[in-house]
Amino acid sequence: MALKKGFIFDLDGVIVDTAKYHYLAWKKLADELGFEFTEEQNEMFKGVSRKRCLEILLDIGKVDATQEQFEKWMIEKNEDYLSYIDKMDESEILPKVKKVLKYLKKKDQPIALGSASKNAQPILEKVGLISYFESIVDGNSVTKAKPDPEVFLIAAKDLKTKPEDCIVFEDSVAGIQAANIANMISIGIGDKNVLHEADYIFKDFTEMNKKFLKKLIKK
Ligand code: B16
Ligand code: MG
Repeated sequence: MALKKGFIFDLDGVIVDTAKYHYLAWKKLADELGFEFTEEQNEMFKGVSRKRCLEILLDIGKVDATQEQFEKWMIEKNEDYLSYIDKMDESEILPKVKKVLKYLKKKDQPIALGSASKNAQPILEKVGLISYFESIVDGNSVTKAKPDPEVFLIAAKDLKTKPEDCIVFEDSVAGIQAANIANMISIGIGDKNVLHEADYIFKDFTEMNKKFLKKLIKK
């Protein structure tokens, strides 16, 4: 029998690849401050809050900042990042994501977003997916970052679903850990060597078939 589960999606790395825009904006700041910031180093920033990213960036560049400078650079980075977001459209949705969202909606399954980003709402609007989400839990709604399960527990509450009936799609290790701590089913999207703590791992949504989704709903 089909049951009502709670499907929770991370944003960056699951629905869209905004990591490339985060990278360009952090790199611009690093350039201005006079040090190199590589794409490999940007990997550490995935799923991490904006504030923590800046702390790590300044550590990399061995730059000391006053509180005032720190706040200014946070704003500067975000303004630059938003200039990329402004140009986003439907074509930036990662392969087969919309198909999965459509299928879950057709099956009457509640869907939420669980992201660290404070820009989640405008991004979902830009790519035209906002109407699929009953709840958007993002960087504005939480006090504790992943791997703390707060973001997913709020989403479960919003969807009126017990944590053990929730399924989380995540691309970051911290996000998988957060889902596991919350006692939810964790589905890693990305590299199986990196996301090995997940209950299931797929390279991307093109690898996930209807049979698997059906199984999740019936479980
Ligand atoms: P913002 P996710 C995360 O998104 C990004 O992966 C991470 O790189 C970023 O620093 C964080 O959002 C905060 O983003 O500056 O827009 O508030 O993967 O949690 O959807
Ligand atoms: Mg992510």
